[in-house]
Amino acid sequence: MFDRIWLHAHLATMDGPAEAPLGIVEDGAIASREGRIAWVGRRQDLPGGAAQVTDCHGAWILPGLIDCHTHLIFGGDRAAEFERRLAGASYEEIARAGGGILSTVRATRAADEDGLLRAAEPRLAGLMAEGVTTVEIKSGYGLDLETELKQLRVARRLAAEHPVEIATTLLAAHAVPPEFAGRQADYVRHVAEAILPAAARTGLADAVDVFSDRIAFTPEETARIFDAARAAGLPVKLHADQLCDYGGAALAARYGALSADHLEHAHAEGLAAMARAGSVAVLLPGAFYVLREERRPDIAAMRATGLRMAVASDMNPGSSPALSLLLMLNLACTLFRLTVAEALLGVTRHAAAALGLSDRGRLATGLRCDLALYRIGRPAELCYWIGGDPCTGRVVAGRG
Ligand code: DI6
Ligand code: FE
Repeated sequence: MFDRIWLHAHLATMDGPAEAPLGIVEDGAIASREGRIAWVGRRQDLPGGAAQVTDCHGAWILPGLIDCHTHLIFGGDRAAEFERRLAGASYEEIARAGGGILSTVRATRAADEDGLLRAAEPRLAGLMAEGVTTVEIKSGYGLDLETELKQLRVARRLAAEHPVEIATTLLAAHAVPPEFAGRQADYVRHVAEAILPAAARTGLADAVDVFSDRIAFTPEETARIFDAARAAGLPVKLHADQLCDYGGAALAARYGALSADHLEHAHAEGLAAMARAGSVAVLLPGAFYVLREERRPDIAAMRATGLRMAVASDMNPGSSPALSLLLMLNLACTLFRLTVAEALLGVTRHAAAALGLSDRGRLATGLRCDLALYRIGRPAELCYWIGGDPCTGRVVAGRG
């Protein structure tokens, strides 16, 4: 006997073999017990009943979507900066002049915890309404211990107050705060020796990330922070090779990073090293689009080496004010030429891997019963439509 059963649905289990990875089951059924998937397969083979049976009326069910790279919690917005960029200023010019990330740092420091929570809730609600059940959220708009922890606490509160799972990432190495202006090396030491160990002790951070780029932190500085993460027992991720080839992919591989993200300028050897290390390449087409970047990530090299690709929103107020993960699927296909299967794996199975979460991202017995239901005729429609509202249901740990 099961707790719940979902019937009259088509399934994309995202658990198929390499040649058919969507794992399609037409006229399928899913059963849950104690928040986990207890059975999945063809309806005619379903072995038992349940107290609660849901008729899905021909909907498609996928594993609940996972947005594995966001900066969802911040004060203020950067719409005025958007207008300046439309008038000709570049993202880098604005950042170097103390705008950009630092303007969001000022607003985030000034906000209290409740204010940050209330500002983040509608953004999170937009993702949830599309069928997202797990969201990664980074700090990085505090750049001091108190505000970094404030952001991470808000992330934990979002998870406690809403039916969604949140994975948190400490991104104290996002920019150099004003009180360390001209003393970048001192700030790196402060992150490695004070902020990171303190955040690790609180248990508020599930992972550590660094923004490594010519407008942010060097490979040597990144390695220093990764060493501190390793000492604190936290896995690492990296904003890598977005604006220039900084060797970020290879560096991430050397540290066994869960993922390296962006990768527009990463070279093929670095990508091959990531594949060997089991790191995931997180593609962020929203930032590519907003910044009107010209160089695409080397998808062919990723495919050739078997590097797993994820797709995420990079939701942030500067380079990717993207409140829709479904739109990112379309951008990943249209701008980066991902196949539908690659894009959908990128927000399910491979996004779970990018977070080090082996208990989700597929419809398979024993995994969390996190489901997204869609009113579509075939899975490709999730990548095809621009806008629209296809999600008709959402289940988190068997509830919903
Ligand atoms: N992620 C980031 O952290 C930066 N770019 C990116 O893709 C920028 C964030 C910001 O401008 O606020
Ligand atoms: Fe980012």
